[in-house]
Amino acid sequence: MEKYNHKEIEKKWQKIWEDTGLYHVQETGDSSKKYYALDMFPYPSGSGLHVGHPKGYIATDVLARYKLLNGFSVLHAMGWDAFGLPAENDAIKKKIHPSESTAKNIATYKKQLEILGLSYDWSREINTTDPQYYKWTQWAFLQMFKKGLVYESHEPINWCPSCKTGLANEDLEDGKCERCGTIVERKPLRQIMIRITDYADRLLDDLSLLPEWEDSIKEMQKNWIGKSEGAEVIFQIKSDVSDDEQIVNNPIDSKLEVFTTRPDTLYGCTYMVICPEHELLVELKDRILNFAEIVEYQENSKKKSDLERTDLNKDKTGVEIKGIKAINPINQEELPIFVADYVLAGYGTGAIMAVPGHDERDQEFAKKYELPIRQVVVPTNSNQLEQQQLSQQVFAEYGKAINSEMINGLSTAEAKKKIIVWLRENHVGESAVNYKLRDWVFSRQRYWGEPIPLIHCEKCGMVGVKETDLPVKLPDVKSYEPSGTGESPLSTIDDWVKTVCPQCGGSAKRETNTMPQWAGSSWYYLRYMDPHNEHELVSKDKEKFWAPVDHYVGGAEHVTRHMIYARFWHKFLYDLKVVSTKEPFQKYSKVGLILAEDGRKMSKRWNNVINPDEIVEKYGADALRVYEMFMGPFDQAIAWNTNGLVGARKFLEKINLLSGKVNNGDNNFVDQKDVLILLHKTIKKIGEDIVDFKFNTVVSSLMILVNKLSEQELISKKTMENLLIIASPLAPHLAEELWNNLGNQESIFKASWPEYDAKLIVDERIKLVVQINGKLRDTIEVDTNINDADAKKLAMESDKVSKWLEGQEISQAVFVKGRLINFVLKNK
Ligand code: ANZ
Ligand code: ZN
Repeated sequence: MEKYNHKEIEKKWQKIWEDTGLYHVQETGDSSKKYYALDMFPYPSGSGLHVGHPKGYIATDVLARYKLLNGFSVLHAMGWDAFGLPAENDAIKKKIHPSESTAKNIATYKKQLEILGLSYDWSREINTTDPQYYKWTQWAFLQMFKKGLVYESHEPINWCPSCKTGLANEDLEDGKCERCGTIVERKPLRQIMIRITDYADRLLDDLSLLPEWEDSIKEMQKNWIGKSEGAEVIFQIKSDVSDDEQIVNNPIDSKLEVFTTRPDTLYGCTYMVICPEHELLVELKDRILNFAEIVEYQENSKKKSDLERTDLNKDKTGVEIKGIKAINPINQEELPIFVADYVLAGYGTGAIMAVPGHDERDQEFAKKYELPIRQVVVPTNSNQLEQQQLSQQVFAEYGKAINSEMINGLSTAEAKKKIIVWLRENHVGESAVNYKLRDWVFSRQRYWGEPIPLIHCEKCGMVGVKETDLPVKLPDVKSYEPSGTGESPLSTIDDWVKTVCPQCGGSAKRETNTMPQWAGSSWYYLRYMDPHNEHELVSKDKEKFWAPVDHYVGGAEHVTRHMIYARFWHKFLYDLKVVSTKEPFQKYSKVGLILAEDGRKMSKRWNNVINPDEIVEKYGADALRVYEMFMGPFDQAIAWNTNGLVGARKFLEKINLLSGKVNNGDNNFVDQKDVLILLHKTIKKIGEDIVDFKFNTVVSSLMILVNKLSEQELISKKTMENLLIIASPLAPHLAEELWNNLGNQESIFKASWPEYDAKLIVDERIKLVVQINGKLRDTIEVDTNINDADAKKLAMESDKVSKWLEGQEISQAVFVKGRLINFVLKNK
């Protein structure tokens, strides 16, 4: 029996697997026996992988290998999300072309992944910066353009002053640029937008097609889309200038439109608020008596992010607009109008009807500025009413209307309906729906991204590039420096910018902005299905065979970014009949972080990064794999611990030693019954736990089995083989080596997952008698092998037993394995 030499074994099998094309998969056979396991593909940064990155990759690899052993055609591939800022910043700093640094980083990543023994079909490798790939990113965009989903806008958007580019809401984290942490500004900028909001309802409704997604993840998507139903109400503006003022009091025909989720509280509106950016301020500039004061307020709030503006803990500020008033359409009441930045420009109409009786923010503001507060809704049931009066909290829930002439006594739901009908009939409002989701700001004023395939022609306007002219290749530039003015570096390349209008043949200019990094990652999982297709994004046959992704694994931070975009892009392709499923990802699991040994995030900054290459060199890839799966529940953040890694290594050494116990000579040798029972239980449990992503219990069950086998003098070859097969997804190299040593010619991954013998694992529950002071009080059903502590705990949980134990002290608990437990009580 040989010493466990991981270096030799791992290198050897990785080469054989690659040479024999073990993981190359074809779209042949029964498509009901296909499995598509997908990792979120990485952005290959200059610093390479740390041990946290492969956790998800190892998990999908265990799953992929398990499915392979169960006779599935498994699609498991890897690629590179390689456009993006860091490569471009390198180019600026070190004068290295982004394509060069990207290629170098990819090579490093690939090597780092290869030594982990991941079962990728590398013939399907993709790279978002490859023109043969981004041709199809551009193609899909062009189809969106043709369908009217693309438009140009000059609205203010998020602008990162440090990255010098416009950003979508999805690029922000707490109001800061997700890339560099700078607080974003609002800046009016010409930009290309995609009408993702046209798909908002489907993105929401189709979550119901995803029973295998965790509820919490679906909830996050729901909140991000943020659908609110209510009404738009139109308030007439009137001049409010007394006669002695020098201004002519001619009538104003301006209107103020608000969005409210509670039209039933219209009678409770005591003032109005508009956001500092509201156009009414421009429109009525000459009517406003304190315009200078308002300009000053505008300047101050410009410096605040949306987050600061809406922070509930911060004091609300505002300025009353002098010289105009609003008229409540329902009762003609004249209301003061404030400019206040707790009302946001980017939501609804940027204006509200304030109802301080029932909205907390409004109440806080009303108290500060001594505005009337009027209660127009009360709780329906008297209990709730009492409680509410006691707590003195703002009643923001549904109840019934009071102090509201037209709707008094009606429930909130009925009152809403009635008010909306009234608004409609009187042409002062209409039911309305709002989403938090905004249209997708799709242009970046940067170099290293896909060129947007649009052409601007003075005569024809914005025109799509001809499909036959795709890909529009990214040209070389001399300077990558973003201008900062909102023009991309591409705009300096005259002979690239100048082109011919595909429509009229006249001279025209190319769009010089590039796509966001999210573009290429929105559909890459489709390209793995058919990576070399020159004629289609993906062929219908191949898509039919592989779709959908059966299990997608990746970081939780992408749930409201990449996963929103990818679902949108997919639905668009579904409408084009390019894909056959409504949803791309059947199941999704989030990976918990691996923290550094000091409990912090691994980061160069804190010098606490652990490099997987060194771990693999010293302990082996199999040990790293086993350890990362054993650390704890898959979706939780857990700190790295080298002792744990040593434990994983020792466990593998034990398996290696077991091969010395295999009885080869005597074919009549049979394992003891308890060994077989444990083996079959473990086969069953591991199969179930892998699919459920309970990898820590996969490892612990294997450990129990290996300990049991180590106690035996001899074990049968069959049992050893079964052990190796069920351990092979976790420790593929060692399993393959020992399998081969047993005389098997073919790879272990061509073997079949063993079927457990159901007969062997029944009857493992027994009845346990529970006594108190020797008297029978209950019998409970437990596992045959239950231990002392568990038996005691279960017995005490029984109702029949616990009532006897109440108020008593147990002096002793006697446990007779397989038969009874007796609690002896202290005499009182
Ligand atoms: C009157 C009212 C009465 C409101 C009441 C609420 C409760 P969601 O659910 O997030 O859609 N609102 C509308 N536009 C806003 C903006 N641009 N900035 C800040 N707040 C805005 O919230 C919709 C509610 O938030 C709207 O309904 C409006 O206040 C406020 F008892 O109108 B409500
Ligand atoms: Zn930035």
